[in-house]
Amino acid sequence: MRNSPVVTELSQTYSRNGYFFPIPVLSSDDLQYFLRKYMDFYEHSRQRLAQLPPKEHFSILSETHASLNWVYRIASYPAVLDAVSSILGPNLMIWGSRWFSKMPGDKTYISWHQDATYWGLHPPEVTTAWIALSESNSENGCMRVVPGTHLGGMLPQNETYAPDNALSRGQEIAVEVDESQAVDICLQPGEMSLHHIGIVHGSQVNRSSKPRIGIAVRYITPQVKQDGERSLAMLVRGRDDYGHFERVDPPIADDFAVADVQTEAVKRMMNSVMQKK
Ligand SMILES: O=C(O)CCC(=O)C(=O)O
Repeated sequence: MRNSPVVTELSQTYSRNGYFFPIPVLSSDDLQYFLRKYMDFYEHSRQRLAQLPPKEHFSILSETHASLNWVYRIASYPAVLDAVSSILGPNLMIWGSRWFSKMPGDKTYISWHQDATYWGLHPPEVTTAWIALSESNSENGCMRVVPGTHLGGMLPQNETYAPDNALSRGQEIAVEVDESQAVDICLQPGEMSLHHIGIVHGSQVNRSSKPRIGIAVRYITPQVKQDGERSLAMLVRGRDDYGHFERVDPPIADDFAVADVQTEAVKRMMNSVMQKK
């Protein structure tokens, strides 16, 4: 796929705009399987999620690619990695993942923010694949981006700790965002988008009667270094000649009980995302 016209269009448009979509990735059989697995996981976690404000849902919905094999299969799906490779090259690691599901009636939203402000990753050879298991559209609170903002540097960002904000510290851009420029990232089930670590993005509440279910997977190249403590990452394609991250192995289990008892590795991955200033 590497030098095909599709790849060239993808990487050129992504460089210019800071995002690219839609990219069809999951086969319909795999999509149905993953959706079933997600709904089982959601039912299993429902009570605990209901007891937490959205800003704390990350403690259940993050880093499941490192504890549940079916999530790892989504995050390492060949068509997903092909598209990510067209941006980052042949060597890919997963630095983090997070389910962003908004069920009908949820108040969850995500304020305008830039990931680069608080992830502490350098150089910015980082991209997020947002992989949809349900339709994601303007009514059910799809992700929105402001094109080209990855080229404008970091904007000041406040930490509001707003309870319905799905971001753990309610990170919110502290200057006016020109919403008239925003683009809705509408996806069909099984499609994904890619977005740059510096792009201004967010999403609104689900105003529909249908769920919006997707997982954001954060990919880095092995050259990337993280500020502070050495963190963990999973090699999913190619090789790591740098050793900047402690390596975490793909999970074997598909079992909720394993995911509930989070391994030390998963806890450290969560902390490395959450504690950055
Ligand atoms: O799922 C959303 O609406 C936003 C996702 C997001 O903020 C991210 O992937 O960084």
